[in-house]
Amino acid sequence: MLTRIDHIGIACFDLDTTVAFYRDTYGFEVFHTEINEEQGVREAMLRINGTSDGGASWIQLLEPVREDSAVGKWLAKNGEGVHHVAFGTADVDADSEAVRDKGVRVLYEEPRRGSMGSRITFLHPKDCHGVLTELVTAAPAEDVPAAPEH
Ligand code: MC0
Repeated sequence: MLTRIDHIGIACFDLDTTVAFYRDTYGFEVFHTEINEEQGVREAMLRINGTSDGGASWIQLLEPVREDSAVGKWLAKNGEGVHHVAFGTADVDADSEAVRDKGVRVLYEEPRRGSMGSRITFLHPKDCHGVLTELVTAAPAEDVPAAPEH
């Protein structure tokens, strides 16, 4: 069952400049950064609410590390903006299958690795009224890095 917004993925040309905007304008701090080579992104996770129990909501800022990555192609075509919406679930395997059974294209046969050790899959935007949609099962709380001091 999809129970929450896990994150909003926002594509940007320059991660550091965009992180500074979110910090200076709204006071959101970076909780975690990583490079996901498979997805071709450098990313920053800004925690919006929740505790570090794996069930929080985030803004995910995404800078492409390759022009031919999904985010690189999308930025070249559309410029900066909302790239995808991610729904949280306790069981991404079961929910992917349930959605697939309804005729929506699930892009991965098996969920792959996402931010902070999560397991993720994507649904084709053309089957979701133009929204690239991600399903996420967060890593268990003990696998989530502690929040930075601030
Ligand atoms: C493409 N399209 C989108 C879109 N990306 N529509 C809405 N939102 C998006 N983000 C549309 C295009 O405008 C085009 O429509 C059609 O889909 C085909 O796009 P394309 O440019 O020809 O590109 P494809 O077909 O090669 O790839 C699109 C596809 C791909 C969605 C299959 O981007 C993909 O596999 N995405 C999933 C992986 C991903 O996005 N990774 C980055 C985030 P028209 O009408 O012009 O034909 S990684 C992430 O988020 C991880 C780290 C995490 O959360 O933990």
